[in-house]
Amino acid sequence: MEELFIDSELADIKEKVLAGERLNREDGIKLMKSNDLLTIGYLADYVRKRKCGDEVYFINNRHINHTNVCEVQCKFCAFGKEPEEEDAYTMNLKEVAKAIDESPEGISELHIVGGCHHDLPLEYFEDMLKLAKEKRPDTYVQGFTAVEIAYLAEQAELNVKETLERLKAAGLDSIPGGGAEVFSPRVREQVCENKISGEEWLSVMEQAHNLGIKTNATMLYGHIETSEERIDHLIKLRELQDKTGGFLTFIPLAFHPENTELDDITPTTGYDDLKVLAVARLMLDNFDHIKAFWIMLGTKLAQVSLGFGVNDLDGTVVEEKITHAAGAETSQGLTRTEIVNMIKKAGRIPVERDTVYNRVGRVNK
Ligand code: V47
Repeated sequence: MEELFIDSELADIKEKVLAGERLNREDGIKLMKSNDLLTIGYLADYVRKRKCGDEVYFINNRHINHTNVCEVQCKFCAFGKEPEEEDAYTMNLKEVAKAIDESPEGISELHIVGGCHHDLPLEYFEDMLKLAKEKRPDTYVQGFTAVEIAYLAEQAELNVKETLERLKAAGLDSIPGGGAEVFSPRVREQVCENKISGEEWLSVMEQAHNLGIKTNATMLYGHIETSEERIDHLIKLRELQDKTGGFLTFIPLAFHPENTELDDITPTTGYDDLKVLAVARLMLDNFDHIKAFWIMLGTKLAQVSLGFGVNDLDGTVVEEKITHAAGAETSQGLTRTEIVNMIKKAGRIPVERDTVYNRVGRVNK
């Protein structure tokens, strides 16, 4: 493989990757700053193949965003609204029930995320979970980011553990990876000063893992963060994963600037999108899955990312509001057939999964 290398700076890293050695902070920064995308991709693809083989997971899911009212008001977010804004909305439980009823048959996951809204008590979330389980007993609920959970705990005057226990008892199966953004205090101060700290986000996840609730992890990239801050973020996730093993998958989220307070920032490029996915595969040696969220990447780049360390594609989705509020031009959902086709045309094997990566079936045609 030596002759394939263009950037000799990456030669040491290649040796480590081939030997299955863990990469350190300096390695990560070097990769993140390198423009030798093909080498990085080649290494990530090598690791993906060694670890996951040629199967690519996808999920038949539906996203529901029950409210866009949010007190946190992050500068990068076009979705969150003040309660008095004209386009603010909050679904009552009847409306949530309707959205669940209208979800396609055969979905294995309801992915429920919303803003931090002071009028919604813990009981609203418990009732929503019970309703979801009543209507779709075979469907996993992956719901409420660590930020929402910390907020709910504060509102209910409970600690995070008690709040998680209540939600779990009502039917919460898993927690999505949102709200992580970039853990760096410098970044958070500038783009989401009202949000819980990175340490608090990690603590909610650790407590969830300790209760047997598996979670995802994300990183919002492409705004004001540096390469160093990206790598520090990944290393913090890796450290927690070493401790708990509770993370299912890592999903980098490409910043969309439209209608946000950061609209002077140019959108991420395909080059950066692929690099972040590939470097994540190389740094997160204890994560089984690296997921491409096609809603943010576009279907074509998401498909190409299957050659850059990715083994997981999200999902049928049905309706997405957070990225579309910020200018995403992708469609609202994909059919199962379209996802299967994307994977097969990349020469890989589609495997439908549920939230916790049980196989729903292997698609042969
Ligand atoms: O927490 C907000 C991000 C997240 C913007 O766990 C933005 O499987 C881009 O976390 N441009 C919510 N991103 C979505 C999320 C998610 C999505 C898909 C799968 C999973 C999973 C999780 O979206 C927020 C924030 O980090 N976000 N605004 C924006 N303008």
